[in-house]
Amino acid sequence: MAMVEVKVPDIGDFSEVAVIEVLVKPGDTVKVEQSLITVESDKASMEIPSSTAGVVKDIKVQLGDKVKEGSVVLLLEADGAAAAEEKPASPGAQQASAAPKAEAPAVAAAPAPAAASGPVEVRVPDIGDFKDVAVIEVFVQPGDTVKVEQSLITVESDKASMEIPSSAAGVIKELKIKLGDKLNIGDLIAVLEGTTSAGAPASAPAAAAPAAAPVNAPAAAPAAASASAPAAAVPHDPTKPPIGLPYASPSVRKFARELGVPLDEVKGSGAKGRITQEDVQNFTKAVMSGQTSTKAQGGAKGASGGGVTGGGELNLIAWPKVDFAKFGPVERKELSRIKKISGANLMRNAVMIPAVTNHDDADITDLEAFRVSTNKENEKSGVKVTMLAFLIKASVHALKKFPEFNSSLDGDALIYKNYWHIGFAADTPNGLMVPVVKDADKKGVIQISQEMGELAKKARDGKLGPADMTGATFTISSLGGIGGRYFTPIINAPEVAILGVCRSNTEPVWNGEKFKPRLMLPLSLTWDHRVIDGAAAARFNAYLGQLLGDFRRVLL
Ligand code: CAO
Repeated sequence: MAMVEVKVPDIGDFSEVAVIEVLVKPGDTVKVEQSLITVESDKASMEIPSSTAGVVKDIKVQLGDKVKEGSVVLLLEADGAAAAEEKPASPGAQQASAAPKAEAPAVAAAPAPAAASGPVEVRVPDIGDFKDVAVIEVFVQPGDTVKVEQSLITVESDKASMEIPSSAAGVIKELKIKLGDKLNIGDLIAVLEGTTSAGAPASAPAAAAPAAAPVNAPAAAPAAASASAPAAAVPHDPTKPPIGLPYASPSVRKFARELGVPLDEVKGSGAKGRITQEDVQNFTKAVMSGQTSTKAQGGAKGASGGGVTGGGELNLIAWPKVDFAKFGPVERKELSRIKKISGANLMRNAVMIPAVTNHDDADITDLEAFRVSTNKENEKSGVKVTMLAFLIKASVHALKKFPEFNSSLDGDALIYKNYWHIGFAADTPNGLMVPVVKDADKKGVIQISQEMGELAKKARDGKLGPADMTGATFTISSLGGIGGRYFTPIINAPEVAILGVCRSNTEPVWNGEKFKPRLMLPLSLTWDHRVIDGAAAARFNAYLGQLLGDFRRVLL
């Protein structure tokens, strides 16, 4: 058994690329060349494969991390045979994984003259060691006028896809390729006529041969121009996925093609609407269960993931476009990566889940007194017992009594989970994160408090790994330390319920004879109406209230 560090291989000129997808988790068995993470620069996205076969022990990166060549992605336990399989940064492994360098390779079989007017052949430039790459998209047709650097086609290997831009400006006279063709360096793509001086100066060889620009990048075109060619033509808005292309990694595109899934009908749940393998799987399930249909089936197009039946698209009016500067001074700031990722998830969950919220109050007078005295007694231990830890413990008991709250929808079935991992919302400088207390049913309130403290610190320090944030069966979002009365938390899919907690207040409560001051904790339970009904939700809240009102019930 050998522990192996799997590192980011040579990824060309991409320094400091962000991790946008983590494709494995601890315990997974991976093969050599299996994709582990997807990274993205402003120019390209690419999957980083494993150099070794083995079992994932520890993941060293998390979403949003910036990595570069040599960064450790994960620790792998390789057995003897697997270790022998290791291909540390072999050229083959790198070429299979990383998109070609963004700098312009100085190869053009037929570089465009500076100011030509006769026919010009546009050929496949140097695309590294990619051989026999398939044409998967053709953006142009005979008669189209194209500019230098404008993307003509997309080619794809099993790990990367890239656009091939035109080396000259002009009108397409003949297209020499078609979908499915396998191309290599120097192959003829198109013949152009009426080329103009918009072409790069002949004295700049790199400019004469624009680089292949990896396609999944939001800024595909500028990548091609980065070395020396003037960026005369920028066919894509750098902030958006390439025009007309579903935004997905090469392996997801391949997966979708194998299943016959029309990617342009799948709604991406990843960052910037990126389509993940799970989105494709969910779309397939939804079509197979009749919850949605593809355009080819002639039915209504539903959002991916199931749940939208008939009724068609949302058909919303456009988002208001306002020039705020007209009304006063403004400042524009990019959303943090975490906000972008969580925003996409929140949006999907808000739109796709028929969610209802029940509000209730729990009398925590005695529990709070117990908590305060416990903390006094254990002052020296360094662990502060928190109200949220009691809430986690009580929630586990309620989840056991009402198991559908601890389930997930799977098409027409419910998956009941016989484990109780509780997520809790943590406010961090970079945005909202949801670390998970695993196996909360097996832990005491002190241990839960301690773990939460550690997880919340990791969240604030931006050090949570994927394993810390996955697997939750139910989530609690507590604003108790901040304030507020009630709120309507958004369910963290694929969970089916979430508990929101606000600040407790001392209130006059009628005990049948007189009003007594009691410390009341506002609870807001949001639940998925496809799985849970209102009566069950009211019972859940009432039971939770009873447990918090007399915590001895948790022992029963
Ligand atoms: N009512 C009244 N006071 C409360 C309370 C409640 N329900 N819950 C906590 N408090 C008080 C505590 O007594 C403590 O006060 P002292 O500092 O005087 O002891 C203070 O608030 C902090 O509480 P805590 O240390 O127990 O922390 P916590 O467990 O409440 O919160 C964490 C930890 C990570 C959940 C919190 O820091 C956080 O990030 N909360 C925000 C979550 C959020 O953003 N949710 C919204 C998601 S939807 O956008």
